[in-house]
Amino acid sequence: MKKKIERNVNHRGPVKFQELEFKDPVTHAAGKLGIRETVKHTFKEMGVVDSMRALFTINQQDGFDCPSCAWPDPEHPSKIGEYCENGAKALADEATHSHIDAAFFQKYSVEELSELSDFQLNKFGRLIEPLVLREGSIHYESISWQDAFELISEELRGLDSPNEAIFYTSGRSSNEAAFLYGMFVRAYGTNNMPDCSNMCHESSGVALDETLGIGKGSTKLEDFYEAEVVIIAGQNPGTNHPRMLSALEKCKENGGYIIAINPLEETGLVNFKNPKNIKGLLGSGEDIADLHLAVNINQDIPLVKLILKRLAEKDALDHTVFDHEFLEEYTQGYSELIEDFKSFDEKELLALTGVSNEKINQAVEVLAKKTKIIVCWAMGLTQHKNGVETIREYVNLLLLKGAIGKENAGTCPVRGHSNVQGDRSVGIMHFVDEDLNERIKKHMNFDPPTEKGIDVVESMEAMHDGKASVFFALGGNFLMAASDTDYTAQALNNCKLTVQISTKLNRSHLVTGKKALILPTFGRSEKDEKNGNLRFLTMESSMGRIRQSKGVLKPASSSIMSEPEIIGNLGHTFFNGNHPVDWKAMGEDYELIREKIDLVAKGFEKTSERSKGFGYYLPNNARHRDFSMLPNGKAQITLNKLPDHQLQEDELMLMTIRSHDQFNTTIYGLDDRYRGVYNERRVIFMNQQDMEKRGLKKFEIVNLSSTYDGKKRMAYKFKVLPYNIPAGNTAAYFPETNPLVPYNHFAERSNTPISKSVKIRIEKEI
Ligand SMILES: Nc1nc2c(c(=O)[nH]1)N[C@H]1C(S)=C(S)[C@@H](COP(=O)(O)OP(=O)(O)OC[C@H]3O[C@@H](n4cnc5c(=O)[nH]c(N)nc54)[C@H](O)[C@@H]3O)O[C@H]1N2
Ligand SMILES: Nc1nc2c(c(=O)[nH]1)N[C@H]1C(S)=C(S)[C@@H](COP(=O)(O)OP(=O)(O)OC[C@H]3O[C@@H](n4cnc5c(=O)[nH]c(N)nc54)[C@H](O)[C@@H]3O)O[C@H]1N2
Ligand SMILES: [Mo]
Repeated sequence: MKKKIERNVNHRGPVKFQELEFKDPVTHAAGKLGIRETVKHTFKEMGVVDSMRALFTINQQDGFDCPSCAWPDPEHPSKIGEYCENGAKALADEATHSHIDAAFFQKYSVEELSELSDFQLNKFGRLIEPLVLREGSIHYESISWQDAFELISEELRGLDSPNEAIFYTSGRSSNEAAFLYGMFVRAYGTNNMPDCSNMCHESSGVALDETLGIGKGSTKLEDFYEAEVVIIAGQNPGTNHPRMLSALEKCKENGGYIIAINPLEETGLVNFKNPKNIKGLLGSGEDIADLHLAVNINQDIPLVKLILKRLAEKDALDHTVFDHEFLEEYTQGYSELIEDFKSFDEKELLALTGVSNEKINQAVEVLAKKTKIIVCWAMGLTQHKNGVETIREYVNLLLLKGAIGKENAGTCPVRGHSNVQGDRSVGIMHFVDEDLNERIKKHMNFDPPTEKGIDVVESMEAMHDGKASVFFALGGNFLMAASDTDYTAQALNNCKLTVQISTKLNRSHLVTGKKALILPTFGRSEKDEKNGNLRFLTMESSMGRIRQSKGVLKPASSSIMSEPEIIGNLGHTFFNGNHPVDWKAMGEDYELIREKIDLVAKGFEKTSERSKGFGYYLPNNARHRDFSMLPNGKAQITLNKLPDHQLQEDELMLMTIRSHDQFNTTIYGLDDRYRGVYNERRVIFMNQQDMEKRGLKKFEIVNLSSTYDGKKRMAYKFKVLPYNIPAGNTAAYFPETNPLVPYNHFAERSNTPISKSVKIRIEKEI
C-alpha cells in the first residue's frame, strides 16, 4: 500500500524544473498567432465539430455568453465569431472531451492527486458524477444526488447556528443560480455569502458607491468609440479582456488618445492586430497606447494627484480646464480638494511615481484640452491597502473634468468573471440591504436574517478559528484564489464538511474538510434541457446589460445537474418540502426564478422577455447625473492620502499577476507568450539593477519571502527573469505566489487582499 502522505497545498516548487525559454516579448496582441492558438486549444480538447459549432455561437445573440471575461458584446456581433483567443481557451477548457468519474478517484487518492500541479489537475477533464470523500477515507467515491443533498442538510441542521456555515460564490454562475442560492442561504438563516468579488472589484464597488452612488461603472461599450481620451490603469486587456482591444481600436480610428498607466508595458496595449479585419491579419496592426506611464506599484495616487495639481494650476489661469458648471451643480468637495493640493510637494510626488516629468506633462497637456474621458481599471488598482482611495482619486479626475454622466465619458471598472456583476445584482452579498430584505419578505414570504454576514477574508478567519465548520462553494477554487495558502488550507481542513459545485478538478477538492462533496455541473456551452424544454440563463456584462445565454453542446454526462437544479433540490431536501418557497419547482423551471428576480432584485423587469437578443440595461444613476442618494445629493470629490509602504532597504514590491495561459486558478498552459515566457510559470520578473544589487543572474533559482507582523511566509523556487519593469518592482504569477500574501493585510474598507503590493525579499536557493 502507498505510504500515507500529507495533502500538498503545492507551493514547495518542482523537484525538477521544466525547460524554461525566455524570448523577446511578442510585440503584437492577437493577429494570426492568436487564431492558431484558438484552433490548437479547441480542436484538441473538443474535436473539430463541437469546436466549430460552439465558436460560431459564442456571444451571438441566440448563443451562449462567453465563460471567460465580462467584457460586453457589441450590438451587432461579428458574423465570423465574437470571441477571442482566451475565450476560446476557456471554452475548450470546459467543453473538453476528457472526463473523470468515480473509477478515476478509486485509482488515485486525494493525497496522490494533491502532489500534482494545478495545470495537471485541470487537464484531467470534466467532473461527471457526484462524489463523496467520507471521513477518514483518502478516495472519493460515487454518491447519489439525493444522498448528497441529505448529507449536506444533515450537517447544516446539526450546526449550533446558521452562522457556522459559509456559502461562497464564484462569478461564473448565472443570475438564476445565484439568485436561488442567495435565497436559500438567507432562508437557512445566514448572510455569510463571501464572493469572489471580495478579492476582485470590491474596492471599486466601495469607492464608486460613496463617490457616485452606484458601485458599478457608468460607461457603455458605444461610449468608447468616440471617447477623446481613454485611460487604462492597472489592467492588462490584451490577456484578460482581449475583446476590449477592438473597442480601443475603434476609438483610435476616430482620433481618440490612449494612456496606459502600468508598471509593465503590456503587449496588447503596445500593438494589436485585430484578427477580424484585414489590416490585423496582414500584419500592420494598430498601436494602441499613445502614452505609457510606467508607474511604480501602488503609486497611482501620487501620479494622479500630480496630474490634477498641474491641471489645477492651468485652470487657475483661465477657468477652462475644469468643468465649473458641472462642479457647481453636481459635486461637493471641489474647494477642499484644491486647498488640499497645497499640502503636497510636486518633487516628492514625482519621485514616488517613478515616471518622467516629461511624460507626466504630456498627459497633463492632453487632459487639459479634452472633456470626453473614460477611465478603465482592474486589479492593478483594487488589490492594494489603499485600493478604495486609489479609485476615488481617479474618480476625482473624471469629476473635475465633468466626465461623468455624458456620452463617451465615465467610469469603467472592467469586471473579471463573466457574471460576477450579475451575481451581486441578484443578491450575493455578505452585507444587509434593507430594501432587498423587505422585498424578500414580501415576495418570497420568509424573513431573511438581519445580521451582517462575513466576506472572504473573514470567512478564512472564521474557519481557521473554528467559528465556522461547513464550507459550501458555488463554483471557484477558494483555496488557491484566497490569500495566504497555508492559512486557508488550515481553515478548510478545520471544517466538518466542504462542498464544491464544480465543472473541473482543482485543489479545493483535495484540501478539504473532514468530509467533502463534489457536485458536478453544466458549463455555459452545454445544452440545458429538462422534460424536452431547452432552458436558458441570463448574465450581466461589465456594463450592466442583461442578456440570455443558451448552450449548444451535448452535456458532458447525463449524471450532472444544472446549478439552479442543485440548489433547488438542496432547498427541497433541507426544508423537507415544507417552506413558503417551492425550491424544487424553481430549480426546474427558470421562468419561475426570473419572475422572482423581477420582483426582488433592483432594476430587473420582464427579464425573460427583455433579455432576448441585445438584452437590456439595468438602471444606472451615474449615467444621468442623479446623485440624490449621496450627501447633499451631490457626487463626492474626495481627499486621498499617499500610500505609506515603509519598504525596507532589502525589500522589493511584488505584484501577483496573470499569465496569458490561465483563467485565475485554472492553468491552460505554461506559456506567457506576450511576455516572452515559455514552458514555466515559476518565474519572477525583475529589473536588471535589482538583480545586480543582489548578484542574481538570469534563470537563477530563488526563494521569495514576505514578513508581516513578524511572521515570515515563503514561496519556493522561482527563476529570475530580467525584465522591463521599474526598479524596486517585481512581478510573478498568481496563484503560485499566494502563500506570500498575508491573510490579515487587505484594502481598507473593501477587505480585498493586497495581492498587487506584497513586500518581499529574495533569497538565493542553496
Ligand atoms: N484570459 C483571462 N482572462 C481573465 C482572467 C484570467 O485569469 N485570464 N481573469 C478574470 C478576472 S476574475 C479578472 S478580475 C480580470 C483581471 O484582469 P487584470 O486586472 O488585467 O489582471 P492582472 O493580471 O491581475 O493584471 C493587473 C495589471 O495591473 C498592473 N498593475 C499591478 N499593480 C499596479 C499598480 O499599482 N498600478 C497600476 N497602474 N498598475 C498595476 C499589472 O502590471 C497588470 O498589467 O481578468 C478577467 N479575465
Ligand atoms: N494573488 C492573487 N490572488 C488572487 C488574484 C490575484 O490577482 N492575485 N485575483 C483574485 C480574483 S480577481 C478573483 S476573481 C479570484 C478568483 O477566484 P475563484 O472564482 O474562486 O477561482 P477560479 O479560478 O475562477 O475558479 C475555477 C474553478 O471554478 C469551477 N468552474 C468553472 N466554471 C464553472 C461553472 O460554470 N460553474 C461552476 N459551479 N463551477 C465552475 C472549476 O471547477 C474551476 O476549477 O481570485 C483572486 N485571487
Ligand atoms: Mo476577478
